[in-house]
Amino acid sequence: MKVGIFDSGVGGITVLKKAVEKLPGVDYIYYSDNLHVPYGTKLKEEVAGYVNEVMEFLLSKGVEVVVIACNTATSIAAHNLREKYNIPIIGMEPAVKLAVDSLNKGKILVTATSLTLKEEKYKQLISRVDQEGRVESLPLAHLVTYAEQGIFEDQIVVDYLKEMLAPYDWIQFSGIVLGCTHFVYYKDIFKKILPSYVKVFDGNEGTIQHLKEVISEKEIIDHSKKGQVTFYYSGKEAPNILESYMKKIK
Ligand code: DGN
Repeated sequence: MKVGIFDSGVGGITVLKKAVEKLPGVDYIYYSDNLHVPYGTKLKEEVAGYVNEVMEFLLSKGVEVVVIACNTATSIAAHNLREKYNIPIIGMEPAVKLAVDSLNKGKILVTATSLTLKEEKYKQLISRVDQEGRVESLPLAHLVTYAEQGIFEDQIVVDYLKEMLAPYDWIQFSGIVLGCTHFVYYKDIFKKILPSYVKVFDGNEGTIQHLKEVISEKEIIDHSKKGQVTFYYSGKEAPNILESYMKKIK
């Protein structure tokens, strides 16, 4: 079984890591669309075009399932891709439902790219799962840039997050959702900055659970086998850098 996973850059590697952990017997192809990173600040039409090119590439490599490891690309393109291609296409969704269901009181702050938060798909998600109006949203575009530049633990990230999170009265909040795969690299920094009672959620586990179900419908997974991970990318970045990102995820 060969699974394609892609993002506009290195964010989807946080999803790949979870996939390798939970489904080690699968062969993965990770595609980083470095040339077009970040998707989150581009026009919808542009992103839809990039994503089509990535799909064609992954299919040429023989993948049987694709994971769009990017909330932004999922919001914009998943629907059309599913109509166009005859293989299972799994997307990301900010883990708002998980947060709302797990925490029975308090507000929840959803962080993502501004494109994800502006999209109709997000608005529909909120109206479906947040009847009590507990959710607030915050775009955090700089985190994508930091991750792409390989900046992980530096003070600059801590200062940026402290500044962005400072306007909220955290006594009222019980959870925060990391609705962008790039943000998952910073989970520990969020935990350090926020009060300990604020729970941090991301959608990676849910997506990989979905992948597991899809694969199980197609074949029996051999958990004793160790699959291969192969990295591809657009643009000029050296591919060996991509592999090293796997180690940055806690
Ligand atoms: N990792 C992408 C996401 O989950 O939305 C964002 C990357 C980007 O292009 N901004």
